[in-house]
Amino acid sequence: MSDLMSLNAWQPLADHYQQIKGEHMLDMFARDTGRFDNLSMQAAGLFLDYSKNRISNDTLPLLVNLAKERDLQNRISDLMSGETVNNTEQRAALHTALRNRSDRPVMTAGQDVMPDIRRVLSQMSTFSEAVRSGQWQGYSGEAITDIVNIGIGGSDLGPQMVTEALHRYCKPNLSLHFVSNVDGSHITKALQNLNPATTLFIIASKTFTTQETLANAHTARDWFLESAKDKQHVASHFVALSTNRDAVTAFGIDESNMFAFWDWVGGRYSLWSAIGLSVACAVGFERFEELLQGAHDMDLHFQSAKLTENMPVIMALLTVWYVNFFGAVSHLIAPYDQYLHRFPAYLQQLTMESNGKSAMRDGGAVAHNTGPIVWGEPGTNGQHAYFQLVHQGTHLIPADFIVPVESLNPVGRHHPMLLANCIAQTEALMRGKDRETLAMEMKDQGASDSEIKRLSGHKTFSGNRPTNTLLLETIDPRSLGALIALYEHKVFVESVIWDINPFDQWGVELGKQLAKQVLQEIEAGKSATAHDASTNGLINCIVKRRNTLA
Ligand code: G6Q
Repeated sequence: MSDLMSLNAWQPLADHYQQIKGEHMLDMFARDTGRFDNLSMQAAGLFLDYSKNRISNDTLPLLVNLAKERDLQNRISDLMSGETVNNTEQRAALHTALRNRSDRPVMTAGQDVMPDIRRVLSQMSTFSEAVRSGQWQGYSGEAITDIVNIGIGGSDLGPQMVTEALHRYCKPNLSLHFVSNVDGSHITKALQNLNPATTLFIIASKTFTTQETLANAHTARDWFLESAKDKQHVASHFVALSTNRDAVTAFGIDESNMFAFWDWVGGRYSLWSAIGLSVACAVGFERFEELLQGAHDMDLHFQSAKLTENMPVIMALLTVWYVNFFGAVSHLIAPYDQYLHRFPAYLQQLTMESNGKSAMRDGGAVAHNTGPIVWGEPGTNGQHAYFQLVHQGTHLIPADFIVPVESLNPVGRHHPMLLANCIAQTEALMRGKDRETLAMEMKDQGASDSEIKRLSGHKTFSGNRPTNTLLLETIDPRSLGALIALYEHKVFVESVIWDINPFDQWGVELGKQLAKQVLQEIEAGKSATAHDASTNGLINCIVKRRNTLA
C-alpha cells in the first residue's frame, strides 16, 4: 500500500494546512456565525461539538478525500462482515457481532457466528441472575457477596471501567473487585476482608496462559481451599471466561462453569463478550444488554452515515489532522464525570495498543507518525494538576471533553459547577487571553504599568488549542455503550488512514519473552552473565539482596 504522503489527497491537505496553521479559531468563529451548527452533530444519543478545532469548512472534505483514497467505506464493511481484517494473525475482528441486536447473520470463515454468541449470552443471563438472586450458593449454602475478576489487559480494563462507570446501577450487597497485577500486594489487599464462603472468582483470560492471571488465580484457589478444604467446592466458587477449554479444565474449573468466546474477539475489544460477565453480575443482564444496544446503535451509525457526517470518522480524521500536519504527539481525554474515572486508562489500551505501530499492513515501515500518546484524568482534578501545560505549554495537545448533562447525583450546585468548568476550559483553550485584555484586567485591579509589563508574558494565553466536546444526556448503560463503540471505531478509522493493523500487539511479546529468562535467573539465585552490563547488574543486585534475606 502506498504511503500517506504519496496519496493524491495529501498535497491539497498539505497546502490547506499552510493556509490555516496561522489562523486563530477566534477569528474563524467571528467570521462564521453558523460555525457551531456546521461543525457539530448527533449520533446514537451522543452530541459532538467539534467546532473548537483548527479547521475551516474546507478541511473535513479534504480529509475525507484521504479516507476515500484509503477505501474507508469498504474497509468498514470488511470489518463488520467478518473479513480477515487482522492480517498478521489471520483473523476477523468481530466485536460488532457480539453486540449485533438484529437478526442479521454474521459470517466468518463460512460460518454464522450469531448462534454461538446468543448461546453464551443466554448462559451469562442465567448465571448472572442466579448470582444476583442468591440462588447460586457457595459451599456453606450462603449467597455470593463478593466477586473477584482476575484478569489483565483486555480481560480487566474493559469490565473494570464499565463496572465503575455504571456504579449507580450496581446491585448493593454484591461487591466487585478486580485483580490484575502480578504484584502480590494486589491480590493480598483484595482478599484481605473477603469471606471465602461467599466469594466468587471469575478467571478472565482469553488464552488462559497469561502469567499474571494464572499466578493470581492459583493464589486465589489456595486461599479459598485453606478454608473450604474440599476441592469439589471449587466448582461453586470459580468460573472461567476463555477460549481455551483444555487449560480451563486443567486448572480445575468445570466445563459447565466456562463461558466461551472466540479467537476473533480481540482482548481490548472483548468487554462485549463473556469477558463482560462481571458487568452482567453487577448491573444485571438487562442492563448489560442495554450496553450492547448502545454500542449497536453506534455501529449502525458508523456503517451507514456518510463519511462527512460520521462521528467516529470525523473524530479520527481530526486526530490524523493534528498528528500528521500539526505534529501533535499526544491526546488528552478529560471525562467530566467521576464514574468515568477509568475511561482514560481504558482508552490508553484501546488506542495505544491498537495504533502504536510503525509497520504498515504489508510489513513495510511507515513514513508518517501513527497513534498519539493518550492520557487523562477526570475533570476537574486535571485542572488543578496538568492543565497548566495544556494551556501554556509548548506542545499542541488536542483534547476530548466528555460530560453528561444530567447528574446521577444532583447534590447542591455540584453539577452546574462541573458543567461550567468543563465548558469554560474548552472556551479558555480556544480563546486564550491577549496582552491588551490582560493589561485592561490588571489595570482595573490597580496594577502599575511596570507590573503589567513584567507579568504579561506569563499571564497571557495563546489560545487556539483544539478540543472536542462530547455531551451525553446522562451516564447509563446505553450511552456508555455508544461512547465506547465511538472510540473503537475512531481507532479503526485512524488505522485505515495510517495503513496499520490495529488488531495485533506484537510489541508486547519481547518483554514477556525476556521476563521468563530473568525470572529463572532471579529464582536460581545465581549471578547473571548472559545480558548487557545494566541488566546483569540489576539482576545481580536483586539476587544478592534476596540471598541475604533467605
Ligand atoms: C489486548 C491484549 C492484551 C490481553 C491481555 C490478557 O488486546 O491482547 O491486553 O487482553 O494480555 O490476555 P488473556 O486474556 O489471554 O489473559
